[in-house]
Amino acid sequence: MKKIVLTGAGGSIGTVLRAHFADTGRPLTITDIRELSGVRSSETAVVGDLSDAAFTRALLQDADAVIHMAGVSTNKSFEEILPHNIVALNNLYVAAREQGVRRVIFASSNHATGMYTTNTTLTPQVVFNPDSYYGLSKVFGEALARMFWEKHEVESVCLRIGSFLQKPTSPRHLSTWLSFPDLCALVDASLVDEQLGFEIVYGVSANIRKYWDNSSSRVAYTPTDNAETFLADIERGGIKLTDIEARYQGGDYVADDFGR
Ligand code: 15L
Repeated sequence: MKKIVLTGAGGSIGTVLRAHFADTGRPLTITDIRELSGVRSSETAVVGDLSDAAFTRALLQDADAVIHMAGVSTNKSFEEILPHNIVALNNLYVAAREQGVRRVIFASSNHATGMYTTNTTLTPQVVFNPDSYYGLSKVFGEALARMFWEKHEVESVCLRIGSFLQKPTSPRHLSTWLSFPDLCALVDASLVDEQLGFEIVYGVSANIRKYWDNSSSRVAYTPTDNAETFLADIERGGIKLTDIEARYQGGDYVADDFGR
C-alpha cells in the first residue's frame, strides 16, 4: 500500500504508530484536529476536522489505506460522541468509497462487547453487547464498515482494542492489556496486500487471562506480550475493582450509570 493516512495522529495510539512507521522507513500522511508536533521528513501533516466532509474527501485523495484512530476515545455523552464517532466516521467511509481507498483499519473497541461477563470467552463473531454510548458508537462503526464492504467493496479491519498502555496497572488489564509493540504488529497484520474483506479482531496482547479468542479471524496477528509479567507491580499498585467492574468485561464503562 503506497499512501497510508493515519487519523488521530496526535493521540496516544497515533504517536506510537508514527514512531513505528518512521522506524520501519514507511511514509505516512498524518492528520489530527489539533496541530501536530515533531513532524518527520517521512510524514505529511494535515490538520483538520473529519466531521467536515470536504476536508475528509481531500485528505483521502489517492490514499490506499486509512488507519482511523481519531474520535472520542472514552465514555462521554451521546451529544459529545455524535460528531466525532458517528458523523466523522460516515464522512470517512463516504470519502473512502469516492476516492477508491482500498482498506480502512478502524479503531473499534472492546466496549462494543463490554456487557459480557468476565467468565465468558468471546470470538470476533459474537453478537454486539455495548456497555456505553462510546461502545455503541463502535457498534455503529463496525456496522458501517460491514455495509461499505458488502455494498461498496471498501475493505475494513475493525480492531476491538483493549487497554492500550505502556504497562498494565489494574487487575482488569491482566485480561485486556494491549502493549505498544503488539498494537504495531496488529496494524501491520491489518495492512497486508491480500484481500481481507470485512474482518474483526480483538486488540489484545498474549495475556493468559484474556477474554478474547482471535483464532477465527483472518488477520494474521500474533501478539507476544503478556500482562502476567507485571502481576507483582499490579498487586503492589493496590487497585481494587468494584463488584460490577469485576463482573463485566467493560469494567468501569459498565459501572458508569449502571442501573439494573
Ligand atoms: C477503550 O476503548 C478506550 O479508548 C480506552 O480509553 C480504555 O478505556 C480501554 O478501552 C479499556 O477498555 O481499557
